[in-house]
Amino acid sequence: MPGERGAAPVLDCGGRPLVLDRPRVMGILNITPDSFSDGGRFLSPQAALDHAMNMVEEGADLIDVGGESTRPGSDEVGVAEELERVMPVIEALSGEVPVPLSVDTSKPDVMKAAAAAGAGFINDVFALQREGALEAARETGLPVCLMHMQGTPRTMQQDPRYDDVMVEVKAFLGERVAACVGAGIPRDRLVLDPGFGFGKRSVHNFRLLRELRGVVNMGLPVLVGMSRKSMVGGVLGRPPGERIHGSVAAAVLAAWEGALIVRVHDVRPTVDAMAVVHATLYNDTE
Ligand code: 8Y4
Repeated sequence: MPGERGAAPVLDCGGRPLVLDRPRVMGILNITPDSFSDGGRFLSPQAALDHAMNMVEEGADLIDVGGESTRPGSDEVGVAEELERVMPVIEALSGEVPVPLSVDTSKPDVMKAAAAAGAGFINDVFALQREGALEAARETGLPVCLMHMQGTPRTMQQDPRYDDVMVEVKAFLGERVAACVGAGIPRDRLVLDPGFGFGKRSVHNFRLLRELRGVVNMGLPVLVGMSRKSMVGGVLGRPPGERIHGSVAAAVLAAWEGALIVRVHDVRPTVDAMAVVHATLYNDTE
């Protein structure tokens, strides 16, 4: 039957449901001083709150708060510094922002502190591989995004190589799902992400996008982040601030292939685009 579909997944983001009956938009709130695409303007809690509320008004369904730069070549920050950056922002936003807050971290202590302060979602680009991360994430009871990366942020873009990027990304994500379930995290708390730009060349990124259905068919909700990244910049030959329309195109293609969360800088145009994708996928009445 045209348009027939199963029950939509629902993520319980610390008491706030995130219903994945249509592609949802995660707005990026970057609070690292070196975040080049918004110039580190969101260091103060008030500025962070203003930016977050703006994104909610533009239709963001959740807000991703990150204190550790994962840009290619970047170094790790210590746990104390990351807590110092992230916690004032989570504290200022929780209770004010009417959508779930996602904490972008790989550190168990940050996961626990953020959850205690009201975060509703864990976005871990290391897929809970850090010592103690599986246990910390399980204890929070929050949904977790497991992302694929080859290497570490410092070295990942030096010489990315794959025999078969699709096979390798799916195998990694499958292993991490098994590790999570083995550690007591229920499957229905997991979200998968192929990790665009994380240890991948353009050819790898575009194959993952073209064949994203293969990740979607693993049976868990899929999150993607391509906003303003070099896979878009390489096509356009323009700097991050001039990659909005290209980024929206990438988000549309991913949602068309079944991605249910798109992580973006430019919320309003992406929300509009997702509405059109959703209407195309499911508006089969009259
Ligand atoms: C311009 C702007 C160029 C931003 C590069 C970037 C993802 C993610 C990041 C992702 C998930 C970034 C924290 C990298 N990307 N989390 N985080 N998926 N789940 N770079 O793709 O935005 S940070």
